[in-house]
Amino acid sequence: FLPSGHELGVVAVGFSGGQGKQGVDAAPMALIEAGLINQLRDELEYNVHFDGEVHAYTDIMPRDDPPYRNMKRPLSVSAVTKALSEQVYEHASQGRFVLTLGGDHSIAIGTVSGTAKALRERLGREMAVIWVDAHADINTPETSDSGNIHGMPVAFLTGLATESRPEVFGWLKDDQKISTKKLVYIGLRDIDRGEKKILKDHGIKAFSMHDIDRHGIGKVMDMALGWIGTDTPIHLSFDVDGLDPMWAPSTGTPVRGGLTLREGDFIAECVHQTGSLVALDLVEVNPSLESEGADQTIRAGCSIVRCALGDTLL
Ligand code: 6HN
Ligand code: MN
Ligand code: MN
Ligand code: MN
Repeated sequence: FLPSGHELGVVAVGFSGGQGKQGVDAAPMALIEAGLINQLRDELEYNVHFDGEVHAYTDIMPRDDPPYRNMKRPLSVSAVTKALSEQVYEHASQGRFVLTLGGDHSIAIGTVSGTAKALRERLGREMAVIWVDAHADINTPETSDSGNIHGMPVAFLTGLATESRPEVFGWLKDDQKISTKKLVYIGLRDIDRGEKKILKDHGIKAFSMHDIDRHGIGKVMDMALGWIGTDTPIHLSFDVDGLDPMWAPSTGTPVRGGLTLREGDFIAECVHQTGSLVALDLVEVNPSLESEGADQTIRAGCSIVRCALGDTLL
């Protein structure tokens, strides 16, 4: 059921409205200027389908976008993720691997919904999601302290948060959602109180930094992939803040005590080796923060993407 023939769809999303800091919208251009897409084409020999644009979706963003149910900029995030969902769906339904360069993590509402629907239609299968992050991003609008939607995408994607108004994520239908049983976290170390309860109540599989310290990343990947099982398409959503700020300082919500760059690359390599990876998001690179570390963070992001797409050490 693999995306065959090394066909790669790329979507560049210059969006920052899921949180409060400017600059994360500049990440796709920074990653592309660092040579990422050329490397995928020339070195990893992908046939790249990319419209050459960093989408800012300004034409569909309302000027007036007051908080609603504690969510900040709900209409903008909903409109952008809906448009993105259709772009991702289009690539995935043509059998392409889909790489999305963010943007803040709210954009995963668009990416995961797009691939989940396409894979259901093409293969009749439910997709799994591996979420690499310092955070669980599973707040509902009601449990969130910040009101930032980049802390809520998993709640909307699993149906734990719902909303009937179509202009506020009501467009998300069941065939675009994923099961909490097919969700696996790696790298967690900063979970809000309400999120802890959600993870527990729903028996969601999560490997925290504690688990990685205890078992090592090799064993953790065996367990994570074992939980998902074979013949299940996998969407990898990689928040660069999963890495320790030593390797990826330029990100909006850094948390110390994270993954090393090699552990991040290893996760991506293992998921590639399953042969079941259908999509990758790389999010939360913010080149304008900790500007001395921006190059490092961009290089770390490029490295994760290359590993997930099959770059090998030997
Ligand atoms: N991210 N749990 C915090 C919140 O605001 O809900 C942080 C979320 C961070 C989100 O890094 O993608
Ligand atoms: Mn995060
Ligand atoms: Mn995140
Ligand atoms: Mn390969």
